[in-house]
Amino acid sequence: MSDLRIFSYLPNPRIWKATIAARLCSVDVEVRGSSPTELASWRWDFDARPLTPDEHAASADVRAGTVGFKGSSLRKTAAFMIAHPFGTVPAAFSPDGKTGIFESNSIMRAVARLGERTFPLYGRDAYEASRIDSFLDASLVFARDAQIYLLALMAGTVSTETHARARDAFAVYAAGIEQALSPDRRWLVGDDVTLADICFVAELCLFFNERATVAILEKSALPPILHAQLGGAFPRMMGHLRRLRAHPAFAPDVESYLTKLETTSGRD
Ligand SMILES: N[C@@H](CCC(=O)N[C@@H](CS)C(=O)NCC(=O)O)C(=O)O
Repeated sequence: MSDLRIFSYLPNPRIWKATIAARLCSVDVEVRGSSPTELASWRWDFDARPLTPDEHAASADVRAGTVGFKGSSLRKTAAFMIAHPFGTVPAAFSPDGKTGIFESNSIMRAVARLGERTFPLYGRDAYEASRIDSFLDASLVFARDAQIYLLALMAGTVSTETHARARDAFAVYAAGIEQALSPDRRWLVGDDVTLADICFVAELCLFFNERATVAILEKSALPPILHAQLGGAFPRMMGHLRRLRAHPAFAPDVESYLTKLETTSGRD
């Protein structure tokens, strides 16, 4: 039996927060899921799995998707909704299925707590842990505007206002990360990798999906937020991403995902 089970659409950079942390502190995480399209024919539950044809035909537990699944009829069980009151994925569960943990940052914290004796990913004392929380909170503020923007792009249309909010959110987040790594810090908090670095990589990689939607931006006459001069504007932040994507705990999730997006856009 694993230490933590996570159900999600795949691939999803938000679950990397947990899988990268798990590699670093030797926690056994089980991931269940499938492509976003296929998840509409899955049973959303601790025992998540593809629905049988009979279950699919039955109408119990049908709920309309709201974020990222708009227009889909999802099969979230009553038990799933008790464990996950916001009804979102990634959705983590304790091994007995009784405790639901939602929000990818909190799922990552669960892994760090489970593995704290192996590696102090959540800081070495109350001050470091709280500074890590500061980065996770700042990341979530950025992630909110980023999510609205990316979902709009994937739906094929983005307003000037949504683009402007994401551009400003990115600028604030990137400036903070750049400052935190100045003048030549290797990690965001303390002297080693922490949840702050993991969360940073996952959220930035998620934002790289903008590169797969260049045609939609062009159609909307809007410039990409991840512009070609990013390395010049935020050298420490981009250097941090470059180093971490090659790190043995990060590379299995990050490397091929980013390479694919970079190839799609035809630039790096
Ligand atoms: N901030 C959350 C975001 C989770 C989220 O918004 N998930 C969406 C998919 S992108 C979802 O599960 N939607 C379910 C629905 O539409 O019913 C996290 O980091 O875990």
